[in-house]
Amino acid sequence: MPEYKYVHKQTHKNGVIMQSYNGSQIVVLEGLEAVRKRPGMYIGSTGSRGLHHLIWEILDNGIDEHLAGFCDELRITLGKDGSITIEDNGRGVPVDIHPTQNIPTVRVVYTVLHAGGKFSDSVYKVSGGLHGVGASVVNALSKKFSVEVRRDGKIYRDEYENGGVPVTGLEKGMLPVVGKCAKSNTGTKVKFYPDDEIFETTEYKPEYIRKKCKEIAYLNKNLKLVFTDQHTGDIRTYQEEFGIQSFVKYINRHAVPIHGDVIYLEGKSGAIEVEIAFQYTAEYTEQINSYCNRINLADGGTLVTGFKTALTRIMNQYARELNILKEKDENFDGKDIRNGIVAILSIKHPDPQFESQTKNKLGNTDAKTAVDEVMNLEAQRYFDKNIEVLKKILDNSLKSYQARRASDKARNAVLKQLVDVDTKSKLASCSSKKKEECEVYIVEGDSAGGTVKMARNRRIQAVLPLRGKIINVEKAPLEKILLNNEIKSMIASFGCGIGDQFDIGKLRYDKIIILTDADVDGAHISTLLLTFFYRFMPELINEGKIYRGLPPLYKVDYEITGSTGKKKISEYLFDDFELEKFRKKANRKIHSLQRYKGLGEMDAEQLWETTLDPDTRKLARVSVSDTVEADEITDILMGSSVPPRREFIIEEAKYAEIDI
Ligand code: 28F
Repeated sequence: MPEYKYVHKQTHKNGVIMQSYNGSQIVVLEGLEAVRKRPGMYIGSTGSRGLHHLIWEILDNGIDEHLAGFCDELRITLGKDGSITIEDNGRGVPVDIHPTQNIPTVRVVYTVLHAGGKFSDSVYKVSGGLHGVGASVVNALSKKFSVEVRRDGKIYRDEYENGGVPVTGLEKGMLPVVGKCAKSNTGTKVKFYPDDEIFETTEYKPEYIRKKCKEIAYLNKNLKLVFTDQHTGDIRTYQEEFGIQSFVKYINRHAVPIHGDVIYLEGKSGAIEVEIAFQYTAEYTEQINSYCNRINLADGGTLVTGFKTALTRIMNQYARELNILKEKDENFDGKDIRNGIVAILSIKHPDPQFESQTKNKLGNTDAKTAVDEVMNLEAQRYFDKNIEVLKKILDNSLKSYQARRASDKARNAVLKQLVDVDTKSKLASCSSKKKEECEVYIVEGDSAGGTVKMARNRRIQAVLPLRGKIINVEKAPLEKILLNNEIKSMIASFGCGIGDQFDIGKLRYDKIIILTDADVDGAHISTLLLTFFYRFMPELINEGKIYRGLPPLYKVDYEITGSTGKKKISEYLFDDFELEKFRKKANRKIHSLQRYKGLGEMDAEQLWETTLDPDTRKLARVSVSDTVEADEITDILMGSSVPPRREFIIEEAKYAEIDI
């Protein structure tokens, strides 16, 4: 039985006579109870990510109301008291008595699992993706929750406590009217306090919310978002008249575009609406971000395939017509045609099907056809009118085509050399052949590498010392990247190939651990490595194979006086925060405090204890939270703009926290 004292609690509320509840309400409470028992199943985690998920969930409902055509403004406020308020100017959730549940519809929406989605009248509801578990989940995971509806000139309020237990008494089954407003003033306002007994942290990160607002604004042309952080008084407004077209412009803000305007195409194929924006830059990489019903598809899927095949076909056709490709069966490779492209695809689909549990890959075949169709019609229409742009793009493809032929040669040379390099490189391999227990430490510098080699467990720990500066893969052409010695030794050591030939099944290690000094240089090297993995072996990051080793910053020797006398202790502290905590402790006499400037200052034994021993070391797994963010940050780091680059590196060094 659920632990809620549901009916009991309400009969005492303001002496209002309670409606008696039928069986379905018990089911409701059991549903919310299930959410509280296994929050991870509904929101992914109870960490910071899950906490933010609560906001995205409520926001999604507001966005649905916008998609339905009734709302053009969303307000998000972080309150000083730890509350989050989200408000829209839509129609307001209906307050009438629900035909089957016999309570106000608004209460159904916030107490019945999945209720919102099921009844939503927007064809393209957001609720197909990772979000869309329903607003009731947010209620279930909140200490306090309230919803205020403005409708027909009246203001209604319903309040809940302790994970969704209603505390507002109903009058003849209806919510009490708590105020009046103009008839034209309609909308929904939700305020909640996340339950600190469920979440490991209840602290919201305004920068995540700002990023989300920005993304929502780009994906929902003209929708206005106002984000207020009452902790700082900061108020920001997000509104994008040109939608994904501005999104592309924003992503490319530090890059050098090879043609002026962002190309924007839109069209419809059956019930599927397609929007495409793209622009070419002088980079050597491609980036295609895709969305279905505003849900970011980290792994793309059919819509991306449709875009790629159509683009390749159309451009090869033009190249032939313009005599850029002369031989009859000579063709640009899709990769040549996408070299330097930044594209956003956004489709609206009435029935999205996802390929995987994580819902980040679209499976509908009609999405492929729809994108292909729109490209065929609209891209040709555009290029026929803008021959200059077309020529610049084709010239860019040609350069890539020629470079690729050169780099194919280089790659083959590299592949031939690999066996060679393997013996020549400084990799100290481990003896175990069971890859699930093996790890490789990538260590900055020969001297630290030497100590790690001595300190390690040779059975399961391999060491790859890196000598020179790692090449910046955002800035160098492919053939140069592939000829770089540090890159070559990594490819050879991991054993899983690169690019097209990459096969994670062949990876020789369960963990790849980056170990650098805990200073700004170390952070920079580590970022260059992460960028390489991110661009060339993204699966390693997606599959959680990449880690950063966190060496300690201090060693303290101290004496403690307890009931059993004096005791001498040595302790390692991993950051300034730990040092501060240590200093606050009483009863101890500090004999010495040593600050490690680099890995080189530790002897083998210390290094083993603090950094290598799987039982005591600290590792941080590297993850990419979403593609927009990740690409933006690699761009800040690697792009030409210097000031933001500094900012990020220092920040990372300070917190030693991983999020590229
Ligand atoms: C702060 C977040 O959640 N806004 C919402 C609406 C509007 C309707 C609605 C929502 C109807 C039958 C459930 C109004 N009038 N913002 C929001 N705005 N939900 S959520 O309807 C919910 C369904 O069962 C709404 C007419 N139809 C729909």
